[in-house]
Amino acid sequence: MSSTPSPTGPSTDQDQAPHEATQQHEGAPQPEEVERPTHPEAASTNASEGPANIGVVGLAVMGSNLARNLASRESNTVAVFNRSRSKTDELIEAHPEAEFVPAFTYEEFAASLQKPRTAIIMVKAGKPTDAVIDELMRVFEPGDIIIDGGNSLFTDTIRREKAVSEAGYNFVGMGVSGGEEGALNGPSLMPGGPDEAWVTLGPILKSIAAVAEGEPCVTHIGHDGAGHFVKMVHNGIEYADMQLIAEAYDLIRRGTGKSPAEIADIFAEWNKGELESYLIEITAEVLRQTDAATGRPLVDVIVDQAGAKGTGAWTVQTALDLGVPVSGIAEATFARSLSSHREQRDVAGGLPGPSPEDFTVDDADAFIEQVRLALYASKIVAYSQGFDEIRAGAAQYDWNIDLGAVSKIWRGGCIIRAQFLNRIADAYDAEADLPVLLTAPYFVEALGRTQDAWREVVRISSAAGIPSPAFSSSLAYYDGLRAERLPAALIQGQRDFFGAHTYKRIDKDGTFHTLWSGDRSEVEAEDTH
Ligand code: NBP
Repeated sequence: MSSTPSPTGPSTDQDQAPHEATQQHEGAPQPEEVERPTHPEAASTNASEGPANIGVVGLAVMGSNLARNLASRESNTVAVFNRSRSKTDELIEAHPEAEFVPAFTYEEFAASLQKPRTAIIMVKAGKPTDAVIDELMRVFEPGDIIIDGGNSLFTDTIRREKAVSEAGYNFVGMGVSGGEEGALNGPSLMPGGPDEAWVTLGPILKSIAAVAEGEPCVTHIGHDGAGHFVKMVHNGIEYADMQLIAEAYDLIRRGTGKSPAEIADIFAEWNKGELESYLIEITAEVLRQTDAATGRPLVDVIVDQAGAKGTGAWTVQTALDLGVPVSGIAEATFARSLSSHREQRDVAGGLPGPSPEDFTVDDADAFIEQVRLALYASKIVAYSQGFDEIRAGAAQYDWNIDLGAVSKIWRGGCIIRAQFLNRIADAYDAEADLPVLLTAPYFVEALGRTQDAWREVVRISSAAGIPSPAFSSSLAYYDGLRAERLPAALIQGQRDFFGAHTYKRIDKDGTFHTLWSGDRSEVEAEDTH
C-alpha cells in the first residue's frame, strides 16, 4: 500500500500504562454471536481454515500484551506473528498457558486463521503500518478483516480504509487506550470501520476490554477514521486534564508552602469526591515519591520540561481545521512547548513582574478548596471542548457518533477514566444532540457553584505572577460562550476596513461594506465573510 507521509505514531508517554488498573476485564460479557474453538487442537473442520479466530501482528509490548489478553479469554484462539522471529519465540516460551498459534511467515499466519480472517496490527504508525497492511492483503482474501490498533492519524485511516475496502477487505482503524497494562488487563477500545467487520470483531473486543459498571469499554465508534479520531481527542483531553492538575499543584505549593507529600494527601482526598479519576490518583502517587538518590521529592529532581508525542498537536490542528475552539487542549499543548524552551526561559527569567516566591495565602484550607473548585470547572470546559470537536468531526466526515457511548467507554481502561464521565453520559442520555456539553443541567449547577472560586484562583494566580494558562483560558472560553455580545463586531469592522471583507448588520438582512477610503457611506455587497 502506498504510504503518504504521516507523523510518527504518538502515544507512549501520552498513553502510558495505568500503574494499577482499577477496572479489569473480569466479568466481561462473553462473546455471544460467534462460536469458536477454544484450543488449537480443536481446529475448524474446514481444512482451508486455521484454528485461530483472531491474530495479532507486531509483538512488541502492546501487541504481545493484547495477544495475551485475547488468549486469556476462553472464547479466543490467538495466532501471533512478528517480523523478526525472536519476539514470537520469546512470547511463546514465556506464556505457554496462552496456547498461541505461532506463525513465522505471513502465509502461515493467514493459514492459521478462521474466515473471515481477523488480524489486529500493533506496529508503529506510518510506514510500518502500511507495510504490514500490504503483506496482509497479499495473503488474505476479500471479506477478511484487517485492524490497525496503532496510534494512526485518522486521515491516514480514512485513506487506508478506502484503499483496503476497494480491494474487497474490511479495514478497521481502532484506538487503543490504557498503555501496556491496559492492553494486558483491559483497555478502552475505539474501533471504527464498517458495520460488517463489527459483527465479527465486536464480541472479540468485548471479551478483552475493560469493564466499567458492568459494561465493556468498547463500542463501534463509526466508519473509517472515526475510531482513531475519537482516540486522538481522548489524548487531547488527557493533555488538558494533566495541565490543569499540574497548575492546581503549583498554586497550592506556592500559595501554602505545603510539601509534595502533603499535597499528595490533598489529591488523595480529592480522589474520593467529584474529581475521582485515574489522573488524580496517580498524581498523588507521583507527588508522594521520594528520590532514592537524593532523598528529595522526586518531582523536585525531574527536569521541568514536558515532552509530547504528537496527539495533542493533532487534536489542536484538527480543531483549527474544523473551527472548534479547544482552547484548554491548545493551552496544555503550548504549555508543554513553552516548558521545553529552556534556552528562552533562561533569557526571559529576569523580565519584570511579581515574584511567585513572594506569594502566600492567608487561609490555606480555603485556598485549597478554591483550587479544587477551579480545577473541576476547568475540567468541565476541557471535556466539553473535546466533545465539541468529536461532534464537529462527525459532522465533517459523516460519522454517526454516539457521544454518550463514547463517554461510557472512557470510564474504564483509559488514562482519562473518571467518575465524572458518568455525568457526561447522563447529559447525552438526556439529550443526544446537546449543542454544548457544559449547558447540561448537572454542569450548569456545577459551574454555578464553582465559578466564584474559579475566578478568584485566576485572579490570584495572575496577581502573583504564577502561570495558569489552562485555568485562565477555560474561564475566558466560558465567559466568551455565555456573552451576549462579543467584540467580534469590531473585528468585522476592521476586516471590512482593510480587506473589504463585508459585515452583517443586527437590524436588517444582507451583507454590507463601508466605503472606507471613499465617502464612508455603506453599500450592499456580496458576502465575502
Ligand atoms: P512498536 O510501535 O515499537 O512496534 C514495533 C513492532 O512492530 C515490532 O515488534 C516490530 O517487529 C513489528 N513490525 C512488524 Br510485525 N512489521 C514491521 C515493519 N514493517 N516495520 C516496523 N516494525 C514492524 O510497538 P508498541 O510500542 O507495542 O506499539 C504498537 C502500536 O501501539 C503503536 O502504533 C503505538 O503507537 C500504539 N500504542 C501504544 C501505546 C503505549 O502506551 N505504548 C498505547 C496505545 C497505542 P520487529 O521485532 O521485527 O522490529
